[in-house]
Amino acid sequence: MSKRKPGFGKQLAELHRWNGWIVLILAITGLLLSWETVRGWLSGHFRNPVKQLHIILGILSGVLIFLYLPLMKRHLKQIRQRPKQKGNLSFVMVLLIGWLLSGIVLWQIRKFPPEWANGALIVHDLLTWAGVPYIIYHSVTRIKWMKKPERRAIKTTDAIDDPITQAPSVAAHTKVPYSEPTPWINRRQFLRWSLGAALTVAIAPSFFRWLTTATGGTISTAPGGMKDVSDAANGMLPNPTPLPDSVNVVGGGAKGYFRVYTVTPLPTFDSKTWSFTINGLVDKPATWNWEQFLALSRTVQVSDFHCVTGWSVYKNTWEGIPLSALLKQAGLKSNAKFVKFYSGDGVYTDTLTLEQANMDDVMVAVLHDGKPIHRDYGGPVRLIVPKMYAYKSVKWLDRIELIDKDHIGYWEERGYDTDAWVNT
Ligand SMILES: Nc1nc2c(c(=O)[nH]1)N[C@H]1C(S)=C(S)[C@@H](COP(=O)(O)O)O[C@H]1N2
Ligand SMILES: [Mo]
Repeated sequence: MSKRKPGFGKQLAELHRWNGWIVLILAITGLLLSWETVRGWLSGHFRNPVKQLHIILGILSGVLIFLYLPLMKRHLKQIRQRPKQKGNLSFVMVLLIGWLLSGIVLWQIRKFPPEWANGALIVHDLLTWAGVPYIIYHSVTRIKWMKKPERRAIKTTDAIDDPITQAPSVAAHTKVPYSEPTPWINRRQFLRWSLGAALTVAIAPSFFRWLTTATGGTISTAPGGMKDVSDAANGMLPNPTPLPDSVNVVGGGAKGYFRVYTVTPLPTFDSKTWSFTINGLVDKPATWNWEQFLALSRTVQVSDFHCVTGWSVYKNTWEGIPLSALLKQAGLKSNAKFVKFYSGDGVYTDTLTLEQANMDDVMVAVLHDGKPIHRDYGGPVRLIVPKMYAYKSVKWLDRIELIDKDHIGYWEERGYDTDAWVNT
């Protein structure tokens, strides 16, 4: 203690305080971005600012780690006889550094292959599942009335050995004569245990659901694809008859799970009123009803699906109409330069250049792994652009328009890159 430079304890305490606030806001913004039920409340205009804030705070948290590293050796020496604090410190460091590294991959997602992003997202999520409850526990149990009475009693900084936890030094401890009344121990321990149990009970079910879905692509090899496609898939009748290639799904079906994204309440469709239109700068504009649409000839492809937020679904067997065939059938006017896609949700749109639209794996899809596409995942008809991030893959597609000037899509308008190519 005598060797301590003045200010060391204060420095640590300051770092701890800043770190606490930054991690708190990171947790809140992170949950806003990823939690399905909450994500819906964030309208499109908020998503990107929240994401930017999350990224900036993540970088700041990296700076704090950087500032802490030179102090770490001395801090470790100080707490060498406090296994609980050492445990806490190592766990928090694993959390922070893990979040930081996986966060960098997710932030710079386009610089990495999609497998990296998928791994980084799983790490980021897993650390959140473990870290957020731990941090809640850690924060609450350090509120004064949850501490041992003799720790609460220490006021003078001289007697404090660890400036972060305010724990007294061993020497100081022995100087404070205190006999703890037994009932209080029980009560304090009871509170801690209840808190721990409550957190576990609150989180376990969602955690296990996450384990079986989000990690479906890598940890488990079970076919995943879409949850529950068997029920009333999308309200359309008759069901499309799948081609043989589509039924014999390659490799046993998709690997990984789709997260359901929508920027509106889920739209509902009915085969009696649904229609699909191609118009704009074409020679033969057309509108099909469901039965007519099902009569268009389809092909089958197997492709990967990558969301720009990190998750992927591999080996999807899609059956549908190649976009190039639809364009050819419509006959393009010479001034047609871009293809604009409209979602039946009335809000979401996106565009491709003619050249992109004519890539042979761009598909107006009707079946996934041999089954009708569930409405949650864009059924009855969705666009698939495997070589680009999935914000190009417009769900509930019901209109294609040929235009002469570029159109900025829904997410591109809100900060996503207009260059959506996946770096494979
Ligand atoms: N109409 C519509 N299409 C959409 C979206 C959307 O919110 N609305 N989200 C896009 C994004 S960002 C992704 S990753 C995929 C998600 O598809 P899924 O919800 O079937 O998993 O759909 C894309 N197409
Ligand atoms: Mo996405």
